[in-house]
Amino acid sequence: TMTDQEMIQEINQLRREKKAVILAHNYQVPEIQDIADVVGDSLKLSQEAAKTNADIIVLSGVHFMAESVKILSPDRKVLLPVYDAGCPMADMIDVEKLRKFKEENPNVPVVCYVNSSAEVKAESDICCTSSNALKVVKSVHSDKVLFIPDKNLGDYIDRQLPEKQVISWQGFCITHHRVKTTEIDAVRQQHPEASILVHPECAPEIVEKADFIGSTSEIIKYATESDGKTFVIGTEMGVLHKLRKNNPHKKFYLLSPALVCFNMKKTTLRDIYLALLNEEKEILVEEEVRLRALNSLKRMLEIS
Ligand code: CIZ
Ligand code: SF4
Repeated sequence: TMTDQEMIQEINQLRREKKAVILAHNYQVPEIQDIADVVGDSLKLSQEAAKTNADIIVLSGVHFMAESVKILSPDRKVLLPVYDAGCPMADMIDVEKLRKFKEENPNVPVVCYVNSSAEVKAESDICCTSSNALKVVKSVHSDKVLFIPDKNLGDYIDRQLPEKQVISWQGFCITHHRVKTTEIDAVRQQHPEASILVHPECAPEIVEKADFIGSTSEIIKYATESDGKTFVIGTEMGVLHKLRKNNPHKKFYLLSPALVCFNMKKTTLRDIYLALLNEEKEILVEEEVRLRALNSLKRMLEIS
């Protein structure tokens, strides 16, 4: 068996030989973030995917992210080191149910959170991430929009944009949805000096008690630029790595011990090594679906 250090050496060698890049999501384990070429949120990872000239892209994250990469970079070999790393929220909508809604509401544009399958993106008018959701919904020329699949993010945008009626699909993130109001109340008492930074995938009663609401990259930016010294982080624990690395003199607490996404934690250095070595766990998207999904992603990238 190989040590982590040996594995990292092998990965580096394979990456050079095969002209590969490793894109890792902010929720990946620290040792993967440390070796990745790019660590970021879905928006940043898709922007990188759209412009890379690598032959192989290893996406360390969950299934929909690798699909987005393939949609944007069809000529690259896209590998997802662990095939069954999925997003339960993305699975809370399927294309049949979406088609039915569209038939019944032909004049309501569909804004699709990137946490969704290629097929669902293909049926949508425009995609968004948590970093640009507000901007994207604002840009849609309609008073009424359907927001899929996250009800917490959809309802949050609805509250921010009184001029629009945002109808939310009833999906949710099983990780962020676990945070309880008793936890945010307790942390306020324990760390009254701290700023509480929360992801909009959390339930509304959590979001309303937070000091700042944003995507992972917005939370990292806010805490890094702030004069404050203590922060409570209300998103998946993976972001603590970058926060602590960038801000060694600041203190970070996790809002709830439940903020661990089991799917984001499935990928190990070994999985990345094996995927690169064998060029396996390739993600493919049917061309007809890809082209329609690409339109939705391109519209998003144009306004980001
Ligand atoms: O958009 C993303 O990457 C996700 C899943 C979370 C976030 O806020 O960055
Ligand atoms: Fe899906 Fe939530 Fe995990 Fe993100 S944190 S991949 S939304 S289950």
